[in-house]
Amino acid sequence: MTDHPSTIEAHDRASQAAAALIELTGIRHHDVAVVLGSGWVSAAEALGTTVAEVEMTQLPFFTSPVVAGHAGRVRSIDADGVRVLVFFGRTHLYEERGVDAVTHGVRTAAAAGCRTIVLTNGCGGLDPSWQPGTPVLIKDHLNLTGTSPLHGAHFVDLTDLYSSRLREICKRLDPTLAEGIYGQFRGPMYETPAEIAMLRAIGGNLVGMSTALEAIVARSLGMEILGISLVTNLAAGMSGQALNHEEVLAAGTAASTAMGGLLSRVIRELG
Ligand code: 8IG
Repeated sequence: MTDHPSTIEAHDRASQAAAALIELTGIRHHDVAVVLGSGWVSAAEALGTTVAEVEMTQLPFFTSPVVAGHAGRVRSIDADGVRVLVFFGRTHLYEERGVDAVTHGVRTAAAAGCRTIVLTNGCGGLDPSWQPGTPVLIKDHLNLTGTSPLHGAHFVDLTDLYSSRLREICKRLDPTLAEGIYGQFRGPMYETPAEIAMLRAIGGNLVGMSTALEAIVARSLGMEILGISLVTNLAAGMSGQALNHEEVLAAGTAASTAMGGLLSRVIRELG
């Protein structure tokens, strides 16, 4: 199959960003990429020794994330010999920079050598037993954005998208971990209670504005994917209260130190 011109361009932009990353960090090859979503930022401290850190805007075709809690830096970490590339923050579809901007970090991670990617997010939960601060392994997703991050007639298999092998490793390390189905909406508005009822009816129990499009591109590039959501709020209409971005961040921050411990152990198992 011949790649669509837009795929070649996206690949070329990622190659340029990866080359700049090598230049700025001095690290020729990374093994594992980690994308930290809302509330996950302090999880990074537990991962290992920081080798280098760059501003996303120093790398070609990266734009600084606009959302509070998304710091816009890329850090190279040594986790007992596993070279980890940590993205603090991501570009979201609702920023209206297009699907290539949303997935540029994933493509760059692949170009930098990463064969595994850990996609994290803060999200709403549809299971009332998941209190704010509950981590949930993503088992599968529902892409409700109405768009695709792939270009042209690129038929990518999405079975076992969120690696059962990596989920088993996580569950061995923490048998209390639940699994869920993540529904990605475009945002930036949170859902209506009716939309949450729809998501529940079609099998979703986690809801957010990221991850699914990134996972699709990661799979298209042959990466093994681990997805972990941190439930930071009950989904709309479930708590009797309005959703508030600051509260969402606070719930994430409180839980993210524990999340760092889990991520750190998983990453060492990969090495
Ligand atoms: I954090 O309840 C977080 N992100 N769409 N809905 C959507 N995104 C979210 C939510 C939520 N909580």
